[in-house]
Amino acid sequence: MTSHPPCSAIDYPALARDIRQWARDLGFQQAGITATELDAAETHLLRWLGEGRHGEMAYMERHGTHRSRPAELVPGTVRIISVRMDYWPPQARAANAVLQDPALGYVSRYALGRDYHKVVRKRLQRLADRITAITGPFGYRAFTDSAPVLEKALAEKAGLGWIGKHTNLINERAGSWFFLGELFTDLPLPVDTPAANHCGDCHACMDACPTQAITAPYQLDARRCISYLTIEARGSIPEALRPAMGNRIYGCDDCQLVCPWNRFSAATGESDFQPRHDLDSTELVRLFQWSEPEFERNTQGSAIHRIGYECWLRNVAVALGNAPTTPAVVDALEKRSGHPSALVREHIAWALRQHRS
Ligand code: B12
Ligand code: SF4
Ligand code: SF4
Repeated sequence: MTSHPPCSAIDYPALARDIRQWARDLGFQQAGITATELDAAETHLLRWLGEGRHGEMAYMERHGTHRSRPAELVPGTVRIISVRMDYWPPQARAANAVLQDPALGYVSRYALGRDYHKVVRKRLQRLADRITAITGPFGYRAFTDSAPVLEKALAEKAGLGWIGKHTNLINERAGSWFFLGELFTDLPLPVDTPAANHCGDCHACMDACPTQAITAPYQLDARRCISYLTIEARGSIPEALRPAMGNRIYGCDDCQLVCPWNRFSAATGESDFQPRHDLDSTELVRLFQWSEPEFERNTQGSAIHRIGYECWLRNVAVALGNAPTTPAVVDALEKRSGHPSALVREHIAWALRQHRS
């Protein structure tokens, strides 16, 4: 990390106040500051990995303790500035309406617009630039999602919200429809008070999960989570879980849709997070007919692009297997039953069996 002026030359409490305001000016809804200790979260992470609950997500175990010890990941780090940015797209067709129409494909709310990684990272860079204007060069690294960082645990400690029983971070005034990002820094800023947990006796998310992926409060078996099955898993989706996936073709929002704290959530004002290419209300049959160039075109700049065309067809095939039997559905599946990918063919064969049994 780069050096900065002697500590005594900087008014850190004033700088922390400015950082919170600059973050809001840059489109984040909130920023908080925390130190680097994550002892309890590290224990939970290691147990989760030990039980194999991360499934195929090898990147979750690749970096040893870097994930739970920020100063090992970025030497010199003493504070984390944690930020959150709302993503609920108000123009999108209502989530429950799409989930209840089995002819449509449900894409989780966070992925309807442009990929958030670039949006959040750019704003974090601008936040760092504003800090630099006051402190001179200082040590920092900006992260969102892609790096080995325990983002929710850091955000909880920084006062942005609490980790709910569904394992997402919830803010008392804003629900959970937001992304997280961080600036790791060597500035000894004053820290915020961690947020208190307000789940109480509620277990709505655990009851609502279609695949019982929340095996106990605050514990998620990713291998059962529809988000993992549709986004992270690259192979065959376990047959036992396919019927419960319904029409969810990319990610899943059910545990957040039922969370009472999302009554207080705010819609995003970011144009980048508004739905593109009618992804909020397209018929499954139509999505299954997309050619590979169409898939490339329609998912360019979107998080969906990362799963690739083969997994896209796999996911849509499962949803078509769960759709009501109509000539259009059966015809769409049959037309692709000779697809060159064995993975796609296997999911189509399963889907066709659902309509013939
Ligand atoms: C791996 C991952 C996934 C995996 C696993 C999810 C998970 N819960 O771990 C899968 C693919 C399933 C996934 C799904 C989703 N993800 Co995700 N994911 C991540 C990632 C990369 C790492 C999360 C992680 O560290 N997991 C490790 C395990 C151990 O953590 P954990 O389950 O949260 O457990 C914590 C607590 O519950 C607690 N704990 C664990 N066990 C126990 C036991 C007891 C007794 C107690 C008290 C506590 C406790 O300690 C743990 C550590 O803090 C982060 C980005 C990042 N770098 O942090 C995004 C991130 C968590 N994902 C995000 C999002 C948006 C989603 C989805 C909503 C997307 C979607 N709509 O499909 C879903 C939500 C599913 C869900 N219910 O969690 C956002 C969450 C924002 C928020 N408001 O919280 C993040 C932060 C990305 C970002 N930068 O915005 N994700
Ligand atoms: S995202 Fe869906 S499958 Fe995963 S825990 Fe939440 S409700 Fe269950
Ligand atoms: S649904 Fe209830 S238990 Fe689940 S995270 Fe929300 S408040 Fe907590």
